[in-house]
Amino acid sequence: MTNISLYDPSLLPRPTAGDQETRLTRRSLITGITGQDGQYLAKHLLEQGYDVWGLVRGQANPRVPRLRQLLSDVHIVQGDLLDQASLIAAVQEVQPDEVYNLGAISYVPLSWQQAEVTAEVTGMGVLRILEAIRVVSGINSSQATPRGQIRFYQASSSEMFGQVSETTQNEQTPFHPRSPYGVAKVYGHFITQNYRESYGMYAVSGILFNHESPRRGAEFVTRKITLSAARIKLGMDRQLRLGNLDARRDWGYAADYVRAMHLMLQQDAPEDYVVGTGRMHSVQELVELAFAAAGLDWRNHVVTDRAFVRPAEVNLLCADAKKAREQLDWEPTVPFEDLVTRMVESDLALLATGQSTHGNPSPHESW
Ligand code: NDP
Ligand code: GDR
Repeated sequence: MTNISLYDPSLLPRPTAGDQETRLTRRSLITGITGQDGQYLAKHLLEQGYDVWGLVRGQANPRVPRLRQLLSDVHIVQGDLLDQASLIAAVQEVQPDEVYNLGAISYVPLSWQQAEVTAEVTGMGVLRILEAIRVVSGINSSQATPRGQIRFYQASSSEMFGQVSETTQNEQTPFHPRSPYGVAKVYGHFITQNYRESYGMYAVSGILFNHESPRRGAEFVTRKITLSAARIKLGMDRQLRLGNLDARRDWGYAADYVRAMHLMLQQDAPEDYVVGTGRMHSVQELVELAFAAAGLDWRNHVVTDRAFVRPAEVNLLCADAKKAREQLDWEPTVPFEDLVTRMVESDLALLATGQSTHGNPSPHESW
């Protein structure tokens, strides 16, 4: 039995007043709204006048109260990327004009420890949300006329390039993922392209390079370093243990990247775009800058630890974002040096207030 017969669009309730065709305000549904990008995108879309809905999972997700405090105008709908029926119900309830699929297991090292659940959430989750849109839109084949075109954004990743075959990487660069996470993202990327080609859906992938902010999870290297520099500066810690200091990445500012996501869904034709700054720095340069911003000499505090070295590393990534610059008129606005300094300053302020460093900064703190 195929998914088409399992989830027959004709069995769904008829749309009611306030549904997509009759509304004046555009409505977006964001999966992964509790994450870094979800928060920035929700803020951006609210500023654009959207009615913003966020999909959240779990019976008492601890990040939801923070989200409500931070962005009180966001509506919440329950759902899980592991659960097809919950996604259909969410899309049916929200009747969005745009869906942004940011939900994922996104921490690369975890994907070796939990490869199967990473494939399910980060890979198959994309198929499930596309299916939800297809079913709710009443699309049974490429010949069908959709009731209302729901536009779809997939959060693809530069991790798909992995062991790069050229420097810099653009939309034509072949993929060679180096982690179960990267492999799952490649599936998500191609199933998005396939639904565009199979069903005529407006479905696009943004191939985004690393982007950071004061709201970045503390497990990622930028925030791990800026938090540690702040802790050491304030006498709360003495040492930072890191893995490969030679890895190079193209790091930008998250608020710039969510603008690109939105722009991709406003074009006449659905296409994929690479988004990054085109500048690459090593983890060691990041460490030097962050510690200097805290008034510290990194050599007195940083040690390397094999526990943080990955089974297969992505040595370098650097974006060629020419297409996004030319077609979306998109430009990054925050240089690497300013980004790192801003993150250190935010973490110094956060720690000085005695707040938990596991969550995001509280609403009055920097974005
Ligand atoms: P985060 O790790 O900060 O956020 C991940 C989000 O996914 C959280 O909101 C989490 O919700 C949600 N999630 C996890 N599992 C599920 C599930 N089973 N069902 C529904 N939601 C789930 O990631 P970022 O904000 O940094 O990244 C957003 C997206 O962009 C991700 O897909 C990431 O892979 C991708 N990406 C990120 C880049 C970056 O540099 N930040 C670069 C390229 C791509 P919960 O609170 O429930 O855990
Ligand atoms: P990445 O980001 O794997 O690129 O994925 P991360 O910040 O985790 O690692 C960047 C580089 O730093 C090296 N590194 C360390 N990384 C972590 N986390 N902790 C350490 O102690 C450490 N020491 C060195 C890593 O080896 C790596 O080379 C991020 C995520 O947001 C993905 O979801 C997203 O798709 C990609 O960026 C683009």
